[in-house]
Amino acid sequence: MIQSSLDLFDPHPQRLARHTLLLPGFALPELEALLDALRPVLRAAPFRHMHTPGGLRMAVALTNCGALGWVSDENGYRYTPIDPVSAKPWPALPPLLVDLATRAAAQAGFDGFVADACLVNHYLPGTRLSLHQDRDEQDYGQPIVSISLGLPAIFLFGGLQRSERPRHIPLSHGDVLVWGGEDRLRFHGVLPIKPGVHPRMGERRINLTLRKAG
Ligand code: MD3
Ligand code: FE
Repeated sequence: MIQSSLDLFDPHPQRLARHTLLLPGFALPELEALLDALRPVLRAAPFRHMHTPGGLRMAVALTNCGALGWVSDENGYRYTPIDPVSAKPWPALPPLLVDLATRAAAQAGFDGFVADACLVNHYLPGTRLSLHQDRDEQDYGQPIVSISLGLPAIFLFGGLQRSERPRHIPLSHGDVLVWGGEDRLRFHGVLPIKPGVHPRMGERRINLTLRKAG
């Protein structure tokens, strides 16, 4: 019947693990407003390639908005209130993003999540993000909300030990992922982005992660 085929376009949330929820297409209704909010952020704080403490140039280009921004250099990984490139505070976190993250987190059972930092990652075809944990935030009790835009990606969803073989999770334009609780410190990464052109976003993938860093 017609109703059931229409349901294919309104996919259900998928629980990937006990405290990890994939919300397919959750950002799509607000996509243009989200891009409008992102434009001045990227103008004030353009994407840049940071270096690992070991001196390696990261394949992913990144920037931040919010009270705190994640940086990596020869001195290590940390959150800072000042953008080292502009020597000014990071651009403000657009309220639309904070609100979207609060609503997504609530769907996953994390009530009252208020992000103070948004790390924005930029991937070209071929760019990958190797397996890592996010451990630079103050309170691991706070969830992280991720918004995927543009070219699709295969997300690597690992375990609490690096040695655990990660699951491969496809992420599409507009998908939102929430993880917290016992899943907060899982190893994760992104396989090399396949060549392609996204009709709205062009030849790139952008991922926003909303965090309570401080
Ligand atoms: C599930 N970003 O910025 S976001 C990062 O797509 C980062 O750019 C990736 O890892 C990206 O630190 C992945 C989705 C994600 C991130 C971490 C997780 C999902 C997660 C940790 C545990 C479980
Ligand atoms: Fe991460």
